[in-house]
Amino acid sequence: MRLYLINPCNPLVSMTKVKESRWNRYRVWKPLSLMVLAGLTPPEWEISIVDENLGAPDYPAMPRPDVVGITAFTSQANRAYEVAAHFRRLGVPVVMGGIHATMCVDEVMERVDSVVTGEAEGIWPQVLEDARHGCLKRRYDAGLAEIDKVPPARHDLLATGYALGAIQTTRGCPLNCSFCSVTAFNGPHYRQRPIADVVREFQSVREKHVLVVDDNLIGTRPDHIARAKDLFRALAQANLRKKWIAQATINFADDEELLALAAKAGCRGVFIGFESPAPEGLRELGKKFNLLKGRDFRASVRRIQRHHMLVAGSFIIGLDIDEPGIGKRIAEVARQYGVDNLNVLFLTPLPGTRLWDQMRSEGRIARDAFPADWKYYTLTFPVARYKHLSLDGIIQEMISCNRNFYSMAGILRRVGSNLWQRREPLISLVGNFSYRGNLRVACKAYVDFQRQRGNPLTTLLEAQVLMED
Ligand code: B12
Ligand code: SF4
Repeated sequence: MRLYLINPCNPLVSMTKVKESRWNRYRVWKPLSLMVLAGLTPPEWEISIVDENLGAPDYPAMPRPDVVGITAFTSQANRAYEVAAHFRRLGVPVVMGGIHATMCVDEVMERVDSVVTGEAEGIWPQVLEDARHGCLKRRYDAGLAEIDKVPPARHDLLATGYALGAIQTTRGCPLNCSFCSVTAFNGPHYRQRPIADVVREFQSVREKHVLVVDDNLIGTRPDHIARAKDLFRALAQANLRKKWIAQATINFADDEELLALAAKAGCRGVFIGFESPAPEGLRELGKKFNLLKGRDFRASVRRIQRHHMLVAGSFIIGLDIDEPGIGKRIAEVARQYGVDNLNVLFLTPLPGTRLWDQMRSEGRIARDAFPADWKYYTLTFPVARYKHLSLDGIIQEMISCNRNFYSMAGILRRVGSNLWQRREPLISLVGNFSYRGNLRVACKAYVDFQRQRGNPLTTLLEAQVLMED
């Protein structure tokens, strides 16, 4: 029995266009969901994982599979439907799962043979068994997995050529920020995989550099932190010789022992969601956690960096409190905090989030020709109606923010300080130039995005975009 597991591309996502910038190789990450599914698949199945982000294959030239499984974030849904249609025309049953299938079940059901909602662990072998007997159900509800029964992902299956491997050690988040799908999808309970399972799986990752995909590797409570310390001790003791990056909340900075252990275990950088430079913004997004204890963000960032770890900061533009000038303001604040990289995204109502419910009820979802418009739900296009910013206006803010932070002088200053403080100067250099390179690609995408709406850009914006050429 032959099984294809497919990760569809989104041709609009600049970060996955490997050929447009060689720096992008460092931003194409392995589709861990499919590696996990492969780990759940009984041995009688011959599995091929297809990651279209490395280039879509010539499907007609490939051997006919018996079943196709497709994963998709919302932004990949359109391409997922194209791939599904191709295989269904051949009479091959197509099963789709993942976050979009879970949040938009009815839409997906119209386009595939079977939909799996939730985390696949409890149900996937049954789905394959049903497929083998030609009695696939239209819908399977998998719910949440028992975290200590998650088998290791198949790290041996994907082509080489990725800069980073991927692994997951926890699922779920109690914080339920308004814009984020994680609490709705993985639940509010922070579930931790047994440390021995994680260490064993880490050993099977082929790449030297690894992305730990957890939404918050260290959690929020003292018992979470204690577990994170145990995990780091175990990783250090296993002497894996891997360098890894992860996502964490800002409380990562509050515990010197935690920082020292993380660095010793191979952590070289953390991605932290600062989200808004203003306390009212954090309240608006429900990210009150960032407000606790009258936090000094600059000091927190410095504490992490002193352990030779990079800090990438993420902010969102387009909040109800954001007014013209917010782009420059974010760049300034990111500089003040001293982050090594800045990642700014448009506030985007993703299906299943609190923000989606709110914006939909207020009639503020501007790009709503679904499913076609899902391709814009990459957080790199403004898809909503923003309170104080027009569409052109918010694009301008984004460009000015990135041009400001990623000016050549800014990059040289940051990389110089990374070099001086022995904090991964090479990764910092690659990261900074990768973002700078993407700005040019993004500008071209904005022009197409607005033209396509029958909205040629204003002269000012057109001029700004041209400056990026
Ligand atoms: C790693 C990651 C990335 C990596 C992607 C790596 C990759 N190719 O998979 C990178 C950094 C590239 C990335 C990019 C983006 N991401 Co992202 N990302 C994640 C993150 C943190 C972890 C994903 C992961 O690997 N999880 C571990 C695996 C094991 O879990 P899983 O994917 O959910 O798979 C399970 C189930 O979903 C199900 N399942 C999944 N697929 C299938 C298929 C079948 C057939 C079946 C039966 C079951 C099934 O079973 C799996 C095992 O339980 C999630 C948050 C999260 N907790 O999921 C956000 C998340 C998926 N990302 C999100 C977003 C918005 C994006 C971006 C659009 C924007 C951005 N800039 O971040 C881009 C889009 C990229 C694109 N191609 O269009 C949102 C998606 C929401 C949505 N509705 O789509 C999430 C949920 C975060 C959030 N804050 O809401 N992301
Ligand atoms: S943004 Fe981070 S902290 Fe907020 S709900 Fe999502 S995963 Fe949790």
